[in-house]
Amino acid sequence: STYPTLTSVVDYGDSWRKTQGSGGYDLRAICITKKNSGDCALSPTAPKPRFFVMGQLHAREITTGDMAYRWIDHLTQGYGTDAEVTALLDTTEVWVVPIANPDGVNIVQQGGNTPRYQRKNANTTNGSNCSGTSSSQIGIDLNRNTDSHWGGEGTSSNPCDQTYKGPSANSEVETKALQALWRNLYQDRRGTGTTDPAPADTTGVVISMHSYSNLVLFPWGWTTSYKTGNDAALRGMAKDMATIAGGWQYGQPGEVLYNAAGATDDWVYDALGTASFVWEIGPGSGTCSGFFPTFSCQTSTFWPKVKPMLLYAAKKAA
Ligand code: 0X9
Ligand code: ZN
Repeated sequence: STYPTLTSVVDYGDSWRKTQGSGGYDLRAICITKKNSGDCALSPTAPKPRFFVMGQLHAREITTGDMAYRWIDHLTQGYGTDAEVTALLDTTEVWVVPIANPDGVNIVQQGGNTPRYQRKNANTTNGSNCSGTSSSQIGIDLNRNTDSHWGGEGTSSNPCDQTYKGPSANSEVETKALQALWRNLYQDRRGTGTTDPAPADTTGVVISMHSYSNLVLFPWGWTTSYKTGNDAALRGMAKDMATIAGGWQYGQPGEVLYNAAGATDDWVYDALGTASFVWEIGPGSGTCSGFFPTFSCQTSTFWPKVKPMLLYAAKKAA
C-alpha cells in the first residue's frame, strides 16, 4: 500500500486450515510493475511479459520466504532510483508468492526459538495419525501433489512421510490455487507431444525457490529418460544462473539430485509450456547451513547471490 502505482496484491485462494474454518490464511501474491491500464490483471493475455517467483512451498525452507520479501523490497524501493530496477518494472510484470504454504509456516513458527521442521501443508484428513516429529509429520507434500506424473518416482503413499503425494493428483487447495493462478498468468504455449510439449521459445519464467543444495534445476524432474524440447535453452539459462550464484551445480533434478514426480516446476512446463526452474538455495558455511540459518546469513550469504539471479531471470522473461 506504500507503493500503489507499483503494486497490486491478489488473494488467490485459501490455505487448508482456512477452508476448515480453523485458523489458516489467505494465499497471497503481489504483482509489481510500473502500472499502466491492463497491468496486473488475472488474465493470460497481458501487455507485458511476466516473471514469477515463489517461496516457502516447503515451509521449513525459510531462506526462500526471506529472499522473496527482500526481492519485493528491492523492487518497490528501487523504482526511480535504481536504473536496473526501473527498466525492469517499466517493461515486465514481476509476480511474487512469498509464502506458498502458510499453514506449514505457522507450524514451523510454533516452535519459537527451535522451529519445527514442517515441510508439508497442514491437511490432517489423510495424516492425522502422524506424530509431528521431523520424520513423521502431518500433511501432503505440495511438491509431489500435482498431476504432472503424479505418483511417479520419488513420491510416497505413506501419509506420514515427508514426500507424501496426497490421496489424488491436485488434491490440495494450495496446489489447485497455484495452478489457477498460473493459468491466469500464462497462456498455454505448449507444442504437441506428451513428453515433449516444447513451446517455440522460453518466454515467461517461473522460479520456485527451495533449500538447500546449491543447485539450479529445470524440467524434467520426474525422469532423466527424457529431455524437454527446450533442453538446450533451459540448460543454458541454468548454467548462467549457477555461474551468477558462484558455481552451483545445475541440471535436471535426476542428474544432480534425484528424480521426483508431481512437483510444481514440472507442472508449469508440462501444463503451460512456460520455462521453469528450481533454485536450491544454500547451505552456506557454519551457522549459514541447515534449514534455519542464523538471520544475518540472509543478508551476508544468500541475498548477494539471489538478487543477481533474480535480476537475470526476470530479464529472461521478456
Ligand atoms: O524434493 C523436492 O521437492 C526439491 N528438493 S527439496 O530439498 N527442497 O525438497 C527438488 C524438486 C526438484 N524438481 C523436481 N523434481 N521436479
Ligand atoms: Zn523444497
